[in-house]
Amino acid sequence: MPNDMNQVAAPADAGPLSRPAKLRHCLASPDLAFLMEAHSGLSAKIVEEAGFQGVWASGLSISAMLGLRDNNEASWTQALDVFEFMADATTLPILVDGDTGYGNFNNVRRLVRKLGERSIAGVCLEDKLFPKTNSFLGERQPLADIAEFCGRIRAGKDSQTDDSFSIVARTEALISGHSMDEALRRAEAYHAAGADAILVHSKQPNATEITDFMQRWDRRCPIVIVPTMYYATPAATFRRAGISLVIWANHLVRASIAAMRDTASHIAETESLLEVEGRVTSVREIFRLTGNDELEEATRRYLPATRSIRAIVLAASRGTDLDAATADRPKCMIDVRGTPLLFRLLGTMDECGVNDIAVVRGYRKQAIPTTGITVIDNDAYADTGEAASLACALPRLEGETVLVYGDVLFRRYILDQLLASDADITVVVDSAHTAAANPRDLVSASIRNTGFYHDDEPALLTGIAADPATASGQWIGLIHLSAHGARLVRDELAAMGEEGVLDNADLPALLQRLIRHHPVAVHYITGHWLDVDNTADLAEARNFS
Ligand code: SPV
Ligand code: MG
Repeated sequence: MPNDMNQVAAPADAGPLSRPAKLRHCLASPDLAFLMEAHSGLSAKIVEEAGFQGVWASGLSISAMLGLRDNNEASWTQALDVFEFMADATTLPILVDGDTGYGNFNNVRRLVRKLGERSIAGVCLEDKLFPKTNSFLGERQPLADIAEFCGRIRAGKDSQTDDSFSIVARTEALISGHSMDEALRRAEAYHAAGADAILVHSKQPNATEITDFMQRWDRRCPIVIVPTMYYATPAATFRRAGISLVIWANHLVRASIAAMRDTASHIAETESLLEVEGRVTSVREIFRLTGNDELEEATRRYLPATRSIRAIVLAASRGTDLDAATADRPKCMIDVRGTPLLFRLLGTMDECGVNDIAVVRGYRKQAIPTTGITVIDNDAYADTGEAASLACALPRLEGETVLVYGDVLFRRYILDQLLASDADITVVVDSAHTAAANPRDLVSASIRNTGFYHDDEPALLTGIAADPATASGQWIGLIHLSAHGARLVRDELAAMGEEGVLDNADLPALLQRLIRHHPVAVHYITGHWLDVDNTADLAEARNFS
């Protein structure tokens, strides 16, 4: 009879072993190895961190974890999904409890192929009939015919795609009340059929059956045991007997049941988390176990850096034509159908990802709430203009920035499109607003809005329209600055300050200065926005949803 025990040794210099090779090494090495039960990705990971050589994917534990009996109530593909989660969560070799193989030789063939595809290192097949019953239930469970079971083993061996994949044949002869001779006869037949190891199962409270078997087996091939019932036997006994592999078969699922029950009843009784908090694993530890660090690292590697866009909202002035509505508040806080103008503007910006917002306040500044925004005060608002208000926000004028008047409303797509601009300075111009518009904001551009200007060279701001009849449109009070554009504006504001022209300048005056040295892109729109300068505008705003 062959003595396979000495035939497989781990190659000392062959680099990292595959998982099937690692399991095969556990079986074949003269050292006693241990597999620990797991029933989920998480428990498999815990087995790995505890230092075990491999994982036992227990049928009993996986069924129990699914709330099912160990009677093949879960389909084999449902079990396969769990094996896959386990294989993904650990690098350890996994020996799958394949029960009876879920049917005959044909089912075993497909099972073994699918296990191989999921990086499973081996499967244990027991010589019973489908659907199986757990070994510790009842007495004298019927065994499979030896020849038929040998066919299952051969079919499995012929189907493995990795040479090192192991088939462990498990005999239930002793548990089912058969003689030692029968157990040996079966073990011998299964070994001859190609099994890489034999699992001899016993439900005796001591290991006598196992040690007797070992004496008579005489190391003809690796022997695996499951000492659930003879749990008091020291490992030294197994070593002396020449056992290859011990499976601790169900102790993680049993430990978790005890811990879950204790925690649940404690919380139910005390109606509080106070006492359990220090006793249960921290949420942080769950993040560690499931590898959140790796995800953060991958996020940095694969996702573009999060874009951070600031906004400065100019809302210091009272406005001129809205006396009654602005008696106790600045224009931006005028209520439009239950929501102040400013809040609507902030909402639109937030939807577009612009949420680091500073509002420059002046007139009736206390009416502007400070939650969720940064407020900057221009206390000289009565004697200064918009450029001076913007200069108050100079420290915030850093990086990509949106500049906007506090009394402007626009549809979200306008800001979305503006944020896509790659120019350093881009102004939004409504080409449909010329005659009726506030002449102060009428502008000229290098190209009129043809509707096809995307195909043309970009439109550039050429100036504030001297003659409304030739204006290209109305600037709507919205500017986008790249980080470089923000620097250009800062420099221009500084120059205006030095020249003593800052205090009285408005933003069109600032733009007029900027275009002397830098291109300012025009993003054309037609409608879908409004500003509130007078009561007619206010009425329109109340219809702007
Ligand atoms: C299992 O863990 O599902 C086993 C071992 O098959 S035993 O429950 O002892 O049969
Ligand atoms: Mg089982």
